[in-house]
Amino acid sequence: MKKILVTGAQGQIGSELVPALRESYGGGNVVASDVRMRPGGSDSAGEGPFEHLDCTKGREIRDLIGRHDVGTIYHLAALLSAVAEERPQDAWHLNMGGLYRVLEAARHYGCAVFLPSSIGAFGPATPRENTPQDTIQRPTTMYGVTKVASELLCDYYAQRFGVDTRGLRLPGLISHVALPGGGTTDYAVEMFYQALRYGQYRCFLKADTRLDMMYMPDAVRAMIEVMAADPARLVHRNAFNVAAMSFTPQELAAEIARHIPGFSVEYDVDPIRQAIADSWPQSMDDGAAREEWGWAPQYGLDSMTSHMLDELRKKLGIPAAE
Ligand code: AKB
Repeated sequence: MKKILVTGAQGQIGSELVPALRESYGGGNVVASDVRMRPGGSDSAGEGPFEHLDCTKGREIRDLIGRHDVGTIYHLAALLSAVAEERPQDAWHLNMGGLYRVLEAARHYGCAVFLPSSIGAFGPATPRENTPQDTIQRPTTMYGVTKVASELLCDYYAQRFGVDTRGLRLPGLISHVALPGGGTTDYAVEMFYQALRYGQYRCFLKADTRLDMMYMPDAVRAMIEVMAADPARLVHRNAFNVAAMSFTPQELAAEIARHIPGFSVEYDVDPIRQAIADSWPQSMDDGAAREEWGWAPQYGLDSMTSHMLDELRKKLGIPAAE
């Protein structure tokens, strides 16, 4: 088979997507890549090839695709919302420059491309509840601007050049393998670690900030399923809304406290991240994904919380509560 290339493989998504792809398609068929070099030249588990790749360098991408006979690219390398607001020029350079070069290489070599879009692709003018698949998208953050432009660029390459581009609008992702880096929804992951380590957490969003969230195993499955979906059934192709659960920091804290009695949260609001969160959907309508390729999440708030706590206890060496 032609190989699968994952860019940004050492990030929060890549750390779980790469092992899942290797499980399905074989270790040697999945090339992990990142601008951060891995000591030893292999992936974390040593189960497949790892390559250094700077996605803003077209020659590096083409060289890697040619050498490994790549047929599908999961293009994950991007800056997240909070860091993109701090460094908007870098965000444009990586998020747009990287995608443009990946799409050009895909056009040249006939590769399919997966792109993670985000709830960040919406803005304050979008309906925040039950956000439709096709609706107004006027984001007010640099992250959002790059996500809308990326969705459009992927549509353009599909229509104009026949590149098989597909993608999902992902909610905030909760995971225990790798930490998120520089997002607005990162509070949810931080809360789990701090609850287990210290029994308390200082949250940078207001207690009642409701956002769409998803557990990583569901997100990884969605990414694999959308790329395997029958193209004849896909009306949208790109940027499918996918939803699983929607909660506030206060609701997550209450769920964690059911397992860790006495867990408490203080609120010390970061105005920049709060403004970002206030411009995002609280719950997306994912009917198109359900209809066109059978999307269905498996984890809700309670099952995700118990699984996260079990996994993190093992990882951090914290004994299970009596
Ligand atoms: C972020 O918070 O920036 C990301 C996202 C929702 O896209 N997790």
